[in-house]
Amino acid sequence: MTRGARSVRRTSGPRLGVPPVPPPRSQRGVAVLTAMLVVTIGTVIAVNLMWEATLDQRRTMASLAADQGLMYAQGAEAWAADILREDLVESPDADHMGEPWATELPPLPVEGGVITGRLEDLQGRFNLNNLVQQNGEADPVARAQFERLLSTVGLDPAIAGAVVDWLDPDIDMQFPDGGEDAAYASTDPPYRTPNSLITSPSELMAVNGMDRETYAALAPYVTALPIGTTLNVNTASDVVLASLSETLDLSQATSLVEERGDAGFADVDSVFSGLVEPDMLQRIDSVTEHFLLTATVTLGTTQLTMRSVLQRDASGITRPLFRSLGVE
Ligand SMILES: [Ca+2]
Ligand SMILES: [Ca+2]
Repeated sequence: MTRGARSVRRTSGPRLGVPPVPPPRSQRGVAVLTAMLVVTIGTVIAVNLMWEATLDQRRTMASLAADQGLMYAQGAEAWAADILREDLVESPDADHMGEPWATELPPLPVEGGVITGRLEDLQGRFNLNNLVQQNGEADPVARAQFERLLSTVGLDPAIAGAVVDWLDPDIDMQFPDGGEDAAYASTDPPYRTPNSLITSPSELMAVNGMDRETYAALAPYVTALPIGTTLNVNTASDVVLASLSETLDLSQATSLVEERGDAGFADVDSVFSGLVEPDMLQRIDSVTEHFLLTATVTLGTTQLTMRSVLQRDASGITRPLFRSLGVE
């Protein structure tokens, strides 16, 4: 090794005890900015990940609560079926507002929340599907009754003809106030008449002459049940009772409801035989087989309302005909 080579090592290598030469000021500024940028990007990514994780957690919780709520609501259906079976055993000849099924239960605590439920008699309302008979022909007695109901709530009785055309299987317009396909061809968007039974009374909003506002006036008094159901006068409102006859006005019907109270009429035939036509007398009754269950389940921040149309047969077995889910 030569002296020259040793001299090169001494001048180019690190020497102990001598501090490194600091980089120029501008380079230090770039390093600080880069470090800040890295920390900022890291923080943004971390916050984003936490946000996504929280959303996922909330979505999973809401989904689980919805599933659990549906099961509780179906449990409420089973509970309603028990009450209705007991009612048939206890009082098979009458269904009225003084019976246990008609009482709304106080909120029932369940794991993680609360459930409420109430039953209503759907046969206390006018059944829109009775506007046609089993053979598809329009039913004139039911139509006249519906026209009176429309007048009582302040709507145009001509709507009845449009509803008949909506339901009946043919495409011949009920002259002069009906409405088959041609009546809906100019709407935006255009649509056709279903020419079949209604599954939900809210379908009326699509019928010629009706809209959301007019439907709201009629909704408390109508229902959509299988053809041929009778009207339970023990639970019908005064507006519905007034539709039973041309000669029965709203004030008389209100008096009848007051006289009836919650206990129902002791003898329906003797009360109504002098008030309504024989044709109509055959269409009223003191019992019912169709009920509406409204069950609301609240689990944390999740709320679910299920409406079930329940049919109770002569043996006391109850089955759902139609269900809808939403919020109360
Ligand atoms: Ca009963
Ligand atoms: Ca039709």
